Amino acid sequence: MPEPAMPTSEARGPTILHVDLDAFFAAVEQRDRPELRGRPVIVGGGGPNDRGVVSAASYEARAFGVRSAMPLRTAGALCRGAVFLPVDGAKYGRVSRQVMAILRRFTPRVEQVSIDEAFLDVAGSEGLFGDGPTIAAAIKHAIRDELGLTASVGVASTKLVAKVASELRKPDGLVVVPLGNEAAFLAPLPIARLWGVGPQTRQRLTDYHVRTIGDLAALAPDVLVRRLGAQGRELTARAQGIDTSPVSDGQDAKSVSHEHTFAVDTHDGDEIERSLLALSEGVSGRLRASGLKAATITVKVRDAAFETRTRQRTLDEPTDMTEVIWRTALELARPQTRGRTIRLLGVGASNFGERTQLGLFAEGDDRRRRVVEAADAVRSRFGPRAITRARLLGSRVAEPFEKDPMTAPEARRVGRGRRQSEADDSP
Ligand code: DCP
Ligand code: MG
Repeated sequence: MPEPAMPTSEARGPTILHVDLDAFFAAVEQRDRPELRGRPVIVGGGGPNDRGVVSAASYEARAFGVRSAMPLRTAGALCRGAVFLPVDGAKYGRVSRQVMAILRRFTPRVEQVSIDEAFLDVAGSEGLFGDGPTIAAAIKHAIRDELGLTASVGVASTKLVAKVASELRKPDGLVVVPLGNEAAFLAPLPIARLWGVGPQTRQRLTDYHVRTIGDLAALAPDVLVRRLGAQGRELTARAQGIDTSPVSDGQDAKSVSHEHTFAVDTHDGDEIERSLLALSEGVSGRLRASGLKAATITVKVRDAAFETRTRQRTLDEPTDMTEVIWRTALELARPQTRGRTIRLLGVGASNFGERTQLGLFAEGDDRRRRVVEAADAVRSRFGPRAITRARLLGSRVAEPFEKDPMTAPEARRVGRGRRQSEADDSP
């Protein structure tokens, strides 16, 4: 007699979670200074007369139209009562590690994609912790209880849809897209919500009156291919919520890289150095978080004319240290940036060497202690404000942390985040 059919894994609910903290830098400051709760708080640089940009705005400040990457002066004009605070990168890094540690309690399959954002695949954790939506609620609860912060979570069958879902009801959102409902869920949303749809793509589609993701999904695929080339085919799939990229826990990544597109093209040497530092900090942080050291450092420089050059160097010894990566990146970038107006910078690390021990013991190891000691030494010499590394450069403006672009192999499989739409957009 035939066995009764077992339910296939497809028959279960969605298992991919996208977790993103709400107004991360600003929320950490409001948590630590209760007098700021309920008030508009803007994190970034030295105040409303500074020439830097907004890193994070509390939801109270967003009500006035203040957004990330907006010049601080514009933010100051929009929201006169706002409290301006400098970027305390060391503190946000610490809180970020605490968040990621909470996520790893639910599954080892955690792919951190920026300082406050990660994908999880909880297939396999359901027996222990419940289904995807239950785990999402437990994660929100733990982050609120233990860290005093709120996160928004999207639960879906693909990374693409989970990310769109987490953004939909911010702050403190929880949006679940049941299996099979991906295309219907995306259909009414504006196309800007979809990865890889930037201003240029929108421009090319204006003739077709494409406003929503559903409009895009309904276009004949050959129309999209004609207008957008190979990207058109991928876009049709994405508009239907199709995305086969797995959650990568970094174990099989071949490189880690971060990029930044300047809000305004720049030839300011200081700004270029600071950006390379922020990018190196992001890359080294991800190496350390994955217990990896890299021997090859790459920089990517795109100028105002969209000409892109990359240079790389292999070090004698693999490293995960910010200083080493930054100094190498500076030397590699210098000849490429001198006398040019720069649009985009990237720093990458590849050619992974030894894997350091991860887990409980990482807190106590030598390297970590040295880093903490070094930070303390800086603090005692230059004062508590010196803990953001950018200040070591003698700059008044601490360059904000960049929204981390995805690691190259991840990016190839996944498409790209909303702030990295440029590459998808370029011809
Ligand atoms: N960040 C930055 N510069 C940017 C974007 C972000 O320095 N251009 C920093 C500050 C943010 C953090 O990264 O707090 C996380 O970025 P998010 O895009 O997730 O933005 P928030 O967490 O601030 O807000 P949201 O509630 O929209 O997620
Ligand atoms: Mg966030």
